[in-house]
Amino acid sequence: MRLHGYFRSTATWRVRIGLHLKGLAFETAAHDLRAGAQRHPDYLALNPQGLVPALELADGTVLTQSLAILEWLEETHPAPPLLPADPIGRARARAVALAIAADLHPVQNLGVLKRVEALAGADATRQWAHDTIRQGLLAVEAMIAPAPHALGAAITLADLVIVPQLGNARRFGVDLGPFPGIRAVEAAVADHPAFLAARPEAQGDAA
Ligand SMILES: N[C@@H](CCC(=O)N[C@@H](CS)C(=O)NCC(=O)O)C(=O)O
Repeated sequence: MRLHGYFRSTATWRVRIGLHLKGLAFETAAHDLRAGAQRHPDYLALNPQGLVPALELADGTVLTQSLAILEWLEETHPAPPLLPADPIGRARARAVALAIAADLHPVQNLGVLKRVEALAGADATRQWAHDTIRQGLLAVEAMIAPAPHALGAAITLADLVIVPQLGNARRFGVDLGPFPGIRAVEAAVADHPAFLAARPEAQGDAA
């Protein structure tokens, strides 16, 4: 398996955690998003959206969208599970993951920030990223019940999405004071080998 991504990409980071949690070996192919590598024709042939991650399987199949990749992982490698056994628990884990992956992250990803910068300048862009992350995380803070993981005793999809987004919150100088629950979720996996291996600074393309 080859994971196409970028060290700082939070969407790629989610998938790295999932692959490490499931104990799966994978290669990485780094695409420098700052240099626009995601729009190279060779990459667009893999993912027409021009976004990372993309997971290339041994038979050449390419999967895109981090949550779809994680759901595929869960279905093909069920242990350890990323979703609770009960339907309500599964819906809650997916809701937290989607609150970030579908609602928060898309309005602060690189393409959007570049567009905001072109329209309104660098200061407005920083403010935009800061405010959208803060607002999104305030909702997530209210959705979780750390014990010690986001939704209880087991790591779920929610933890895989929260930890990278907290990294982004730091990058944009968001005050983490209002997020004690989210910080507790991060602290609960601080020494976990899968989460350690997936950190941006542990990647070969880390700048
Ligand atoms: N919903 C997608 C989002 C992917 C995404 O936005 N990736 C960002 C990096 S975290 C990206 O490739 N940005 C490049 C760009 O915006 O040009 C997923 O979860 O995989």
